[in-house]
Amino acid sequence: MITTDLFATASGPESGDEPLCEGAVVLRGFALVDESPLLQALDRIVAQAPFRHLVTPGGFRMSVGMTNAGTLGWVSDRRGYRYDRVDPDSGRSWPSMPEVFLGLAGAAAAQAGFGAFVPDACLINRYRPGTRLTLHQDRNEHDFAQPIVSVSLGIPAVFLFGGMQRSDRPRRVPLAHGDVVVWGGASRLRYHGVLPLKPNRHDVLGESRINLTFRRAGP
Ligand code: MD6
Ligand code: FE
Repeated sequence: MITTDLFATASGPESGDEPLCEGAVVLRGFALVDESPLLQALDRIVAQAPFRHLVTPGGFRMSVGMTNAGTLGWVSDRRGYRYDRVDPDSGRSWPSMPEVFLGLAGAAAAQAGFGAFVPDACLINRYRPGTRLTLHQDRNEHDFAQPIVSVSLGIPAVFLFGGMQRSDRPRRVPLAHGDVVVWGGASRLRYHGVLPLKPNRHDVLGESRINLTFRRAGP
C-alpha cells in the first residue's frame, strides 16, 4: 500500500516514536530539524542568564549548571524549590522564551498526544562528564495535567525512568543529541534522573550535555 504522510508533523504518533510507558514517549532526533536556531537561541539566553550551580534546601550545591527562559524560572535555595519570575543572580526577569523553543515544544507535545501545550518555563540544565541528577519528581508546577517536554543536546546521557516510588527500580534510557522525551498523563509524577555522564565530546557543544525541559509551571 502506498501512503503519503503529508500531515505527519502536525500531530499524532509516528513510526520512529518509542513509547516508554503510558504518557511517556521518546521522539528520536525530533529536535535536529531546529538544531541551529535552537543553539543560537541558547547562546542568547546564556549571555543574559549564565549557568549557575544552585544550592538545595539541604545545603548541597547541585553539580548540574542551571538557567531558565520564559516568564517563570525554576530555582532552588535554602528556602526550598519554586518557580520565580526573577533571576536571583541578576534581579531581572528571565530571558524570554524564544519562538523556536515554543514551536518545538508544542510540536513534540502534539506528536505525543498532548495538544495545545504552551510552556511558560524552560529550565536549562548543563551537564559535564561526571555530572549526575539524582532521582526526583517534578512537582513544583501548578497543573499536573500539563506534560513536560525534554530536549537533549550535546553529549549522550542515560536517563533513569522510574516509578511512582523512589525505591522502584528505574529503566535506563539512552538519550542522544536531538532526542526529545515527552512526559505526562499517568507518567507525570514518575521518579527520574540522569546517570553520571561519561567523558565525551560533541562537535558543537564540546564536553557538555544541555537539557531543555519545557513546563507549564503557572496557571
Ligand atoms: C535531564 N530531566 O534530562 C533532566 N524531568 O537532564 C528531567 O529532570 C526531566 O527530562 C521531567 C521530565 C523530563 C525530564
Ligand atoms: Fe525532572
